[in-house]
Amino acid sequence: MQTLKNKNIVITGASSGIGEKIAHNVAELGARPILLARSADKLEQICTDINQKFNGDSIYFQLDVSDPAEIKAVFKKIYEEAGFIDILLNNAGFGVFDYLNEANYEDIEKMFQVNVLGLMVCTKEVLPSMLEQNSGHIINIASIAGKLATAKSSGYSATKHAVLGFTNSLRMELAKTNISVTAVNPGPIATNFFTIADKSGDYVKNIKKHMLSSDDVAQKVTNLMIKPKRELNVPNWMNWGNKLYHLFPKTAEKVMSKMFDKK
Ligand code: 8X3
Repeated sequence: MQTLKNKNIVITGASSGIGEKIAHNVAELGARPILLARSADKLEQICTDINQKFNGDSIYFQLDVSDPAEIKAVFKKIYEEAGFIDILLNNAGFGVFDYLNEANYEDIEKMFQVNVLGLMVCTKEVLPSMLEQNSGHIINIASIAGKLATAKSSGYSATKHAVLGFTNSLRMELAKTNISVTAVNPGPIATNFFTIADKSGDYVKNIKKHMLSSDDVAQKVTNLMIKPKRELNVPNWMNWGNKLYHLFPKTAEKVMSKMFDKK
């Protein structure tokens, strides 16, 4: 167990969804959220709100995580301003649900730039300092789609499988250090993610009763910062589906793909 008091916590994708909620949670616990996202206007508003509510010293920087040069420049500024990053929450990410046959290459490329490469570059930016101090925590928001692929999300699932592969390898690379590495694999969360991901609205309609609340997931991720774990799967039953799939892939693809074919 560790306190978040005075911890510098960098959050990518902090302008909405669980990123924004986690920023509020950690500020309430005395941490200093450092907010990153493309929209400076939204970040400024969130920052002002957090600082007023919790008498905090939260700061923000505009960042498009699909641009590696911009990532480097922003992290340089963060280190100049904050000195040390205690926790990096790689939360920025988006999906476009399409059958490969109908998908735009540009959407797939952008998903890889943001969900995978951007996340890797941000991580690479914090590692030297974390290694030097021999402390820190890197949390990557992956997805249940990184474990259990479903139809109509070949591009998105591929990015999330990549995030999980990267996260698991990094954890092993850092096993002899005090740096924790966590993967978070949520199922569908009620946020504006689906405005882009599910343009037809069919998926949201089909899985309404399984939709997770963003407050709930944000709270679980906040708890992880206090007590690091290697992996968080929400809801856990979806991870059981994943386990069954890997034990009996052939049967599972026949039986379960019907169950999970909701997009
Ligand atoms: C999104 C998860 O279940 O909506 O990361 O495809 S799901």
